[in-house]
Amino acid sequence: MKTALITGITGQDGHHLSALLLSKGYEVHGLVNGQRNSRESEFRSRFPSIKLHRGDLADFASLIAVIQKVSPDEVYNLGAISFVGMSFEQPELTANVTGLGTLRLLEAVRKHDVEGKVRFYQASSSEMFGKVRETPQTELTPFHPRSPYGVAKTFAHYSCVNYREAYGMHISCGILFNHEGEFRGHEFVTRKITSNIAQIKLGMKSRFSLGDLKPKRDWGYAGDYVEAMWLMLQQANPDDYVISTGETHSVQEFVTAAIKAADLSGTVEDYVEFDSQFVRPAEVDLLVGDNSKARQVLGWKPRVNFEELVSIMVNSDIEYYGSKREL
Ligand code: GDR
Repeated sequence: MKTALITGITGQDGHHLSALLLSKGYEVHGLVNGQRNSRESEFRSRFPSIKLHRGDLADFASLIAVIQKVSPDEVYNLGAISFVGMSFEQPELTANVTGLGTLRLLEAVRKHDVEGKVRFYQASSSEMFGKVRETPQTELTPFHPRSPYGVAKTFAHYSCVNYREAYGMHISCGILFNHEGEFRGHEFVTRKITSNIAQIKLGMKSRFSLGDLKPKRDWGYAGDYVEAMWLMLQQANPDDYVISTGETHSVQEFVTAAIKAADLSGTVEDYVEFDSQFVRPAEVDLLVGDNSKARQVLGWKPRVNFEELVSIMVNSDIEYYGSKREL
């Protein structure tokens, strides 16, 4: 039986990846920064067999301790300050957790894994492309991050490449484009849209606020994307892969699709008002990824398309808020 350690296990991808690894017979362990983690109790009741360990990517001693205790075959580094908007307000914290935290974890694995057997997955991000140099973006497209989050992820990405080249470690980076689903946090725009549209559908509110509706993203389903993470660690050789759908849609188009999925009448203007507090100091205007390498080498492809993704999220939120309304 293989043993996996997941940082950021209580987040969206941690939920999907935990379910996937358990279905494959793994013993799964997770790192949680307990005192501040509001999602821990929900995670524990959903996955009672998973062992959670106290620790923090900002605390090197805790990382050494958990790696020694668990002695994992595979490490999935999903932990981060992951909300781009917040990274502008807390840039140093973001650099420490998202950037340096990855370096600490790499170093903890390197010190422990003298035989070089551990396989390491890094959650790299399309935010590293930022002000894009070419479209669509590939593994070879230069980075130009536009937020403290993007800068920290770029540092983490190159730290992984450096440890792979310098020490021959089996480290793969998934350059994941936006991926969403029913476990998505409410601070991200897709969940904000689907949860508000669901409440409008149920007559619980009539309007909600968003920032800029023009940015375009390549939105996929998180359940599909965690399969790519696992596939990367099953390859003989480590490498970097773009994981995306190859389709791009604006925030405005996402709202339109959510209105349609909820079977509401009217247009975006009927439900959405502009609020400048959600506009970022620097924006990423357009992201769309070329996933050819992942298709060819990993045999991976996305299964859920844009309309299906919006529908999964809207229906899940209608069910959630419907049950809350009945209480
Ligand atoms: P993103 O996701 O920054 O792409 O990073 P997010 O959903 O936060 O924003 C997407 C786009 O929507 C615009 N937007 C708003 N965003 C939010 N959150 N709230 C609003 O009210 C709003 N109005 C408009 C944003 O400006 C942006 O252009 C996500 C995260 O999951 C990262 O951790 C991950 O690395 C990347 O995707 C790939």
